[in-house]
Amino acid sequence: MKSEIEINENIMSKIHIVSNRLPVSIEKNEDELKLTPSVGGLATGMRSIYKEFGGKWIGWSGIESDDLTGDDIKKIDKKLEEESCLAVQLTKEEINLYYEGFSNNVIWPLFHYFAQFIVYNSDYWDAYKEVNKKFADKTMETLEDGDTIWIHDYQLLLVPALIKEKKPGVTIGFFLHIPFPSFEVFRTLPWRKELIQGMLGADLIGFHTYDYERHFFSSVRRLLGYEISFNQIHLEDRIIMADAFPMGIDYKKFSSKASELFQKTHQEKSELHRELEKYFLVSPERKLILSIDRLDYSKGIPNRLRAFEIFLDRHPEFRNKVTLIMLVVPSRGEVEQYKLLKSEVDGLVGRINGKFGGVNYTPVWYFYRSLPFDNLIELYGLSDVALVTPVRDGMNLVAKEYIASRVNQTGVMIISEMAGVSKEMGEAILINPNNEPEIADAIFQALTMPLQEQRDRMSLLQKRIGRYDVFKWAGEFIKALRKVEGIQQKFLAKLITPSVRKEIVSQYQKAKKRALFLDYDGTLVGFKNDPKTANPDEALHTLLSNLENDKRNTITIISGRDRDTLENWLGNHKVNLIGEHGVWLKNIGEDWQMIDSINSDWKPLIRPILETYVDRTPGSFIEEKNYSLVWHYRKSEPDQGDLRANELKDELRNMIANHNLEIMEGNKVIEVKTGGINKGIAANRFLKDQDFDCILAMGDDWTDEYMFRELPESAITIKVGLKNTAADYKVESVSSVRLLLKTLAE
Ligand code: GDG
Repeated sequence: MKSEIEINENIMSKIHIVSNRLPVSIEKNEDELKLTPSVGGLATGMRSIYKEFGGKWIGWSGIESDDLTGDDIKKIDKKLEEESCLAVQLTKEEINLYYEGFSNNVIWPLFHYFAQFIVYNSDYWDAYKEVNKKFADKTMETLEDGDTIWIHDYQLLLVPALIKEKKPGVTIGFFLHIPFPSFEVFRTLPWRKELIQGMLGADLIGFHTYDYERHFFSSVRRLLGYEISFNQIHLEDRIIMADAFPMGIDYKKFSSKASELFQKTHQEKSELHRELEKYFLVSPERKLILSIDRLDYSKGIPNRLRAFEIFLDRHPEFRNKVTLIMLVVPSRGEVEQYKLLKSEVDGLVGRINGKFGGVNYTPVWYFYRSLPFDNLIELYGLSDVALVTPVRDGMNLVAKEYIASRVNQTGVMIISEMAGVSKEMGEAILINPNNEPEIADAIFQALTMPLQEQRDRMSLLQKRIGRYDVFKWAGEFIKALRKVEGIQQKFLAKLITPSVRKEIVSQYQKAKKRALFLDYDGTLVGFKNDPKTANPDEALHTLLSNLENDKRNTITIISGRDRDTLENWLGNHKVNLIGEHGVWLKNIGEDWQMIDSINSDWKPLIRPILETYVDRTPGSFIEEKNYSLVWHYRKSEPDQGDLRANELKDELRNMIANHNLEIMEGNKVIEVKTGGINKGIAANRFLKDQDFDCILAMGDDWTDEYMFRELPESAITIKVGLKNTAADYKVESVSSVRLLLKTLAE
């Protein structure tokens, strides 16, 4: 249904889906294989995407491969072709370790803030890696360059990077359906870096809410140190994006089914429907409260029951009139935690029914099973209140389904603020699931809410949930993927391609007199936590020597470093040195000289300010150069460092107004220096009265932009890193700089 997806596609590139389970289940009856499509939200939303865009769905069929012969597998594969599905074969043991083990006993509890339930087992982790590789390999069997894939959920966190590494030409989207926890929780996992790195293989990472996104960013920044601006993450060689896309439901399916079921005659109605109607016949004051969830500790089922008990305790007038229908779908029954939860829930239901029940009244109707879709809609349609109380929930589609099924626009939604869906439900009654008296109050408020107020709230909810349905959600995600491709292309546009490289080499070779301006930190050597340890390595010495030995070359190292460091590290080379961003200059074989007469009288004024920032920002320190003061914060906690850097800039800006000073922002440094001096001015001074026929300049940070801007137009200027630049070209990293220089030297 492309019209519903609203994607403006010009080029028909294929879109494939990868998820733990395929959107169909297979039944093996004697010799017959039967495919039944899943009815879940994900299957519905994605089906409209992958089929429309000629792709495949890659996933596990639900049958363990130990039970299958080679012949069976062939037959299943053939049958699955009808639905454009590719099956990943998994053994019982793999399912046990990768799915039940790592996915459900490690990631699930951790990401839902139940760290105490985690089972640390390295066999789980090994299996998780192995099986993620199986998914990646299966996907790559069908992938072609230019294709798009959309990978789903916590079982497959490593798949994006596994595919990106082998197929960089493929666009990858990843969506996490469960919460992403705060860094303090996430960091406890032994395999935290590997998981994040796996996810970063994607070009776009989607979450249900902005909170999950922001937690993810914080882990990326703290664990891997990547810079993040707005919602873009700057990796070494790529820019990727993360964003919030709250998943929707197939709204029309629910609303039209509800209309259909409630128009049926008494005879046509299901048994459940008739039973429920009978319940209301006893008294017009009778009310139903509904909850539906899988049996899981994240769902807050005991809290809900205890709150209902408090409610009945506090409001005897509602006894005999209000029933809580609790549909609990069995799950993970063999796991100890779930067995305990089951007996806790059973006990609570028994207690409440014993305490308040009577011959004609059961306070809690407890169904421990799943029901057919039509019955589900009947429950939604007949319940006055939906009580959704998870202690953590990525989104919670049940809440949206209740809204969609309320065709007469009455009904009240009580929703936990810990469910992602609460962000879209300002008109619902929001509760903290751990505050049981508050839930009891919410139940009272819901049951006594005037009809007009119910309608006012419900109609707003319906408009919002109806508009952003699962098709819109899927379409928005794909649109955002296209947008990332655009951003990436823009950033890559200046990257040196093989033909540009050839052109540069040829210009270099033809030249008789060349000037090479090379920045040091971040260009010739990588960054170190302690800048004093970033001295040149053997390979760099050799590289410089090779370049120097060509008589046609004049090499100038143009750096922000102080004179002594430059002299100590590079004094033996036949290179000119420019220090402190252009304050000092040392021609080969000569002494240091100051380019302009400048003073440093301002230092006593600025130093105390920097010192207060050192005190307030652990890990930061001051470097003093002759004509500048530098505040370094690379070793500080990244968020705090960035925050303080902004504060400091602000404070300094006010201070320097009447002095000839400049604030320069480098890579994790803020430098205050005398104005009117920069790398551009310094480099141009060198060029004066000399006729170079090839000028090449390379640098990585903001201070090098002066050089890129002010050098003659004929100069070849190259930025290291992917940020916006005035340079002609970009290279990804220090190693690409060295490779290019090596090519030139040879
Ligand atoms: C993950 C995240 C996120 C339930 N009982 C019956 C039944 N259901 C259907 C409901 C609903 C679905 O199951 C449960 O909704 P969830 O939102 O909990 O979805 P999950 O896939 O379990 O969970 C969650 C979601 O992904 C989507 O991103 O919202 O936070 O944990 O659709 O209707 N359906 C039928 N009979 C039942 O008895 N037919």
